[in-house]
Amino acid sequence: MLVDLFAAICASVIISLDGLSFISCIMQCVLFMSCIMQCVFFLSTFVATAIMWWLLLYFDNTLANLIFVFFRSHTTMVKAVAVLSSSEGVKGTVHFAQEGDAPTTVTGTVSGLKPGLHGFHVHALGDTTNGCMSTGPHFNPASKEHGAPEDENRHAGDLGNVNVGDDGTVSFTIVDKQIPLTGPNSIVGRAVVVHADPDDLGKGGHELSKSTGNAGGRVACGVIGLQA
Ligand SMILES: [Cu+2]
Ligand SMILES: [Zn+2]
Repeated sequence: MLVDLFAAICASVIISLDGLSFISCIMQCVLFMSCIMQCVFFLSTFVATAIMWWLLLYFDNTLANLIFVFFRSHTTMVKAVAVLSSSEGVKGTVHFAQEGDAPTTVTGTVSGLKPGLHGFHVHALGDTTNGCMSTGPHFNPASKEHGAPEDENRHAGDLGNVNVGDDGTVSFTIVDKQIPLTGPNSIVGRAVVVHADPDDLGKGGHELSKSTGNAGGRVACGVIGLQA
C-alpha cells in the first residue's frame, strides 16, 4: 500500500518534471524561431529598401540631384577677394570661391594693362607695406620649381598668365586645386600679383625662368581677404 503510494508520487514528480522541461524546450524553440524570423525580416526589409532607393534614384535624376544637393549643402563654401591696386593705373578685383575640398575657382577683372600676356601669381605674403615688392616670392609650400599651372613641378601660386585685350582689360576664370582657402596651405592673407611681362612658365631658359617665370615687374597686387 505505502509502496504503491510512493511509486505514484515518484511517477507524478517525474512526469511533471518531464512536462516542465518539455514545455521549456518548446518555449526555447519558439524563441529561437522568432529570433531567426526577426533576422530574416530585418535583412529582407533592408535589401528591399536598398533596391527600392536604388531603382528610384536610377530612374529619377531629379530626386537623385536633390539628395546630392542636400548633402553638398552640408559642405562649406569659403569665399575670398583681392582688390588690386597699383601706382601705374592698373585696377582690378579678383574673387576666390572654394566648396569643401573642391578646387578653387578664381574669377577676376583687371584693367589698365598693356595688351598681351601678363604673369599672374599668388605670392607668399599679404604684406604691401612696400607696395607689391613686399609680397614675397611665389607661394611655394611644397618647395618646388616655377612652372605652368598644369605642371606637376610648380609653385602652388603659379596661376600662369592672363591675356589682356586691346582695350587693356581682361576678365578671366581659373580653376586650380593648389590654392585652397582653408587649411595649412590656405592662400587667405597672401597676395595676388599681376606682372608687366608674360610668365614663361619655367620654360624660357632665362636665369629667372625656374623661380619667377621671368615675368618682369609687379604692376598690381592685392591682399587676399575673407569675404562673406
Ligand atoms: Cu608673381
Ligand atoms: Zn612660381
